[in-house]
Amino acid sequence: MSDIDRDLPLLDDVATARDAGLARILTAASVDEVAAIDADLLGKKGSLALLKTRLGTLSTVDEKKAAGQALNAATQSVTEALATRRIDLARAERAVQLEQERLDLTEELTQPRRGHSHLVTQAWQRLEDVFIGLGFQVAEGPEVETDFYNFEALNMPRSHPARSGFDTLFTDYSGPLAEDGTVLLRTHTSPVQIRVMQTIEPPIYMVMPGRVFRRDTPDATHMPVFHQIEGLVIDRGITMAHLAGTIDAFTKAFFGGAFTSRLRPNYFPFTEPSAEFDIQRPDGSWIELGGCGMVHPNVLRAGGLDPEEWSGFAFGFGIDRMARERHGIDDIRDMYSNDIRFIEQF
Ligand code: FA5
Repeated sequence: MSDIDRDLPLLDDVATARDAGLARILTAASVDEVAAIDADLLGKKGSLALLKTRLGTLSTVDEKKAAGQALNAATQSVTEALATRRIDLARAERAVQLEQERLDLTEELTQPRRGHSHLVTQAWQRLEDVFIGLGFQVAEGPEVETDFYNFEALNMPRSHPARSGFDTLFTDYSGPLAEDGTVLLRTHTSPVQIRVMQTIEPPIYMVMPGRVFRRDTPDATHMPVFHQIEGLVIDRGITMAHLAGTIDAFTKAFFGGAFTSRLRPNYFPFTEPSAEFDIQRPDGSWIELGGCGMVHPNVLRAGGLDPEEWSGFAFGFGIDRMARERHGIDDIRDMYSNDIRFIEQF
């Protein structure tokens, strides 16, 4: 340190201003505070600028030079300290912001919420499994049908009173493929019986699940859109005993050994004799699941088969009712309400 350095009060003031400034910079808590210190030290009316105005009061060139160098050095160290602190604080502030805005995706990754098939789809698939286990094959037919397949070929010619039992939804199709007013949404899966007979040589052991449509008002046991599974067996020497045995084997396989089945005389135009198929719950109560019977000779003929050579049985069950029964659901409409809290239980 030279004599000038020692004797010049301005040099002390520069050192004091610099050290005070550096101390403030080091403890600055935010980028905004750094900006305020920057203005206090280096701004036009900042402490270093004020010290610079005192250079003119010094008497010798050497003094001015020494004080000027000291001011430049102080300005430089303060500027560097401000820049370093600004970067450090900005980095810290960004880290806090990132932490606050972080999305925790690990919860979803470690415990994914898995959906499952709808109750009716589950029942449909189980039904297929059970019947495949009993030696059946699976076929499907169109949902939009003609009057011929839905009614006529099933021994229900026009004006047959049984047609009114199916509240049918007709399409307004008009074109070359079918007569006007004869294209409809199938009211049952029985038309697939005819399509199968027309395409497959007997022996036939087939189930035909699918969606069907009726102008039914929704209530606890009815929907306007629902599902059936049709069964058709055509072979030589098939009797009602085969039908009853198949239905009972199916009942136990699908519902469990505690359930039994019964056939109750009924009427369907496409089977003769015909029966209603009921199952008995373990508590003794009965529920109707579908219709069945021996395939009517007129239906065999419509399917292109000779009734003298072939005989068979058919059945049609409501899949929605079976799903409802298996899960003890009171109201069939609950299965279609799309209330996830309800659906999730099964
Ligand atoms: C028929 O549809 C006949 N095709 C069944 C058949 C096939 C008989 C082969 C003989 C031989 P039915 O209209 O009874 O029959 O309906 C059969 C089953 O479908 C009913 O027992 C019921 O389980 C179910 N079902 C009928 N209507 C509805 C509805 N609106 N909502 C839900 N399920 C229904």
